[in-house]
Amino acid sequence: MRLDVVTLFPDWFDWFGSQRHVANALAAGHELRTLDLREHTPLSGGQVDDTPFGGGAGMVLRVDVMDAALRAHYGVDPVELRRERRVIALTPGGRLLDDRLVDELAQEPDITLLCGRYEGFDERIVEHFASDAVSIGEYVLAGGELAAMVVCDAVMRKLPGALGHSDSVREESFSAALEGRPEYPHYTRPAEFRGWRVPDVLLSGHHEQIRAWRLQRSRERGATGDE
Ligand code: 6GU
Repeated sequence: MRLDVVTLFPDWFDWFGSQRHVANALAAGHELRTLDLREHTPLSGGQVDDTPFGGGAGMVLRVDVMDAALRAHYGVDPVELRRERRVIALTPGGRLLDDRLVDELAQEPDITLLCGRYEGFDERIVEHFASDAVSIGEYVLAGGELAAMVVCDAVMRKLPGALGHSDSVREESFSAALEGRPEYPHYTRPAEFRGWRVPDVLLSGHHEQIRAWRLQRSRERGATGDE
């Protein structure tokens, strides 16, 4: 997968790219690149945003700046770009990120994430350049960068080779294997600490009983969202 992030803060992603599962995915041939909006702005003084028409607080990312950045990087009209690859605007008003959407994105060969800042994007960016708008929750962040990292983290750990053990992705919280429910509880050594004992079944070595216990605990823990 080739993941590009269009951002005003490309260096934030240096740290992100050094996280182990991300580094593993990169070593396995996947790519995470950043595109600096300020480098491509046609405006003087590195300007990328402007005050909102109609008044109000904050600054809005300009559509001509995003057009120039995407055009410079991909060499095509950004209106065409979204037909070639998934172009996702990160905005609190977008489709809520969940495991289903993460799975969907993990199948894509190419994704571009657009980060807004301040009050967000000129709406024409979302309308004409993006194929999707995605939100990571019902609260407002100061910019899309952290949301982009959340999307990248969730998607990249699903890529082959990102995690040590392929089962850790298959049977985890909200996965189909757990019927979309939260994961069962985990324990490790010591088997007893301050009188708190690990459930006997997990120490029993009976794989079938362990499987049944885990599924039951997962069911007790939670609704699937459809209920
Ligand atoms: Cl994607 N962006 C911003 N700025 N705030 C958010 C968000 C995205 N998702 C939830 N809050």
